Amino acid sequence: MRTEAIDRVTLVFTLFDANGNGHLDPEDFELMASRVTAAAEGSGEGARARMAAAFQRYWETLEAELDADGDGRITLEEYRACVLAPERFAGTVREFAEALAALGDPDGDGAIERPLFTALMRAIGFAGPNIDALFDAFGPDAEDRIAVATWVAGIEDFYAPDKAGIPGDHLVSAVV
Ligand SMILES: [Ca+2]
Ligand SMILES: [Ca+2]
Repeated sequence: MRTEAIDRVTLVFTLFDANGNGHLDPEDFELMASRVTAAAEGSGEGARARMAAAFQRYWETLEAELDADGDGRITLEEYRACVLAPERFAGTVREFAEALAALGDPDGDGAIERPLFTALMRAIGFAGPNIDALFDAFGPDAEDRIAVATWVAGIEDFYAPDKAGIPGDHLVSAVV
């Protein structure tokens, strides 16, 4: 496995542990859903509900695939096994990525402006300088916007164990 992917897995675990109790549990995903939907300026109820459902599905997928000892929570050690079978998470990650990117494009023109991108990424727990570096790596246009499809692909790459040298590495580098 790529070192970059291990760093990402550890970072994602830390971010996902939204209540900071050291393991992943349903409350983490409820917390993140409420934070992200609260940051989703301009989005309608449907888009927010889709995001909340995507977080719920994310937890259910993790619990079904990774809770090796069946105690209803996931330790970092259990979570690391996600890299062994990435295809089991692809559908869940795809829906999560599309629901999140949709919140970044409330007017549906296919473009995401930096301020809303930053607000959503902060709500998930990423740090400001890393978010800016990521947005820049996505190659914003003259109006400082990126394409929805670019962000969807970037989120999917971020969770892929075999990727390196991707824009998402900017989320890891300054944090660890
Ligand atoms: Ca937790
Ligand atoms: Ca467990």
